[in-house]
Amino acid sequence: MSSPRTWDIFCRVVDNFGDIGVSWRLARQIAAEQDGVVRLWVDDLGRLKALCPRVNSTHAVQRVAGIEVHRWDDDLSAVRPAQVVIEAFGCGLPNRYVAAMLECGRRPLWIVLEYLSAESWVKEHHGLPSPHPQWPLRRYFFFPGFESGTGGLLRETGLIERREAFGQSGRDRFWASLGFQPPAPGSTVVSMFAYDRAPLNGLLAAWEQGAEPVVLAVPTGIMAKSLLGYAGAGHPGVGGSVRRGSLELRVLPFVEQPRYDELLWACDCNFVRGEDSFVRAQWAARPLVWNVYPQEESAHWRKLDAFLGLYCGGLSEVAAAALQKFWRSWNGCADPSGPGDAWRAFWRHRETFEAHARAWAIQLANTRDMTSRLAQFCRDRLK
Ligand code: TRH
Repeated sequence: MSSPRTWDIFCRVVDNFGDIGVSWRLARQIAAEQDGVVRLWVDDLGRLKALCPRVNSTHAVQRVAGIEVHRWDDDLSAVRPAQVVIEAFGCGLPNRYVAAMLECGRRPLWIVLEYLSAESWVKEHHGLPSPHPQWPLRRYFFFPGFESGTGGLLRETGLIERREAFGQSGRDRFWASLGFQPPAPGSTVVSMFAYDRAPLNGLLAAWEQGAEPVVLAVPTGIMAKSLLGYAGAGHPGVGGSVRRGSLELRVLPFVEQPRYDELLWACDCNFVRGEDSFVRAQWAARPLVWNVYPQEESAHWRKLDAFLGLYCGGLSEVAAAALQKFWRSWNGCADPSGPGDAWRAFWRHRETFEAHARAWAIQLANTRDMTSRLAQFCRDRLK
């Protein structure tokens, strides 16, 4: 059987940008690469608009980038369900929609798309049926992941080639397009996307007092409190910058999703968070620092450690220890030496981490991407 033709993706924005970030990326890839007819149902169009400014947040239905985007209202009118229905991150499906699924001659396939984790149990749970307690509907768990036996990672066709073609001229164009000079040769260029509680102040002080020039690029609104505390009245607006000691702080606009990759490619080290930016930083093949999404019962520590366990394989003991120490301190693990010292110890291994990030990205890219694994998974079950 060929790939399913019609797909519905349901997404509720819990907070931030990750739920819609993944759903939007997946929707575009299914449409572009699986020849799918995709409807995306999302409860917060404003959040999608941040990732894709062409979205009109007042339109209940609109076509953008080949996707039929629907505002997901509670009074969702009866629709004919698609062949595959994706429930992103346990957001649930509307009752009326489930009722319509039951009425279909050929029942749609219901996929519960889960969060990304490197934990070993993911392999055991990926693809398992998740029988509906009430209705005879075929429902399955789909877990993204880093290893074979999982659902893989989102990676659109041509991504690696576009990254490789970007080069120095791409970097220069990127900065110019945002109204900035290219960073001076020899400076370390860092992008910053993390949660408010990450210990940014200690790092800012270390960069300011350091011997090497650092250009720090922060999208507007990100860690705003810390940055305001740091720059005070001199806090720059979007497109502005402030210099203190060795540190130049640049405030960028929140760029649309495809341009976020360019920001990652234009930097030497990327601080990322959540799920989607974390994956994109791995495809950027540059040293990265992950701020894991805080969860109840410290589940995020297990996620962090599981990823560190995979990622640090192949690094020398001393480089792995420096990376783990800095990532843990960035995630709030008590570190008496503070994030400044941990950063210096981390960045001492810069060249090692650069080579490692490239090798890691190559290793990941040698496996099938998530969208084609998902399409195959659905084909097999719709036969
Ligand atoms: O925003 P996030 O922290 O999102 C989430 C959610 O909080 C979610 O509830 C949680 O469960 C999940 O993390 C783990 O981080 P994430 O996942 O990296 O999503 C950010 C998206 O925003 C990603 O698609 C990249 C995009 N982005 C841009 O498009 N432009 C930008 O300028 C920036 C900074 C990000």
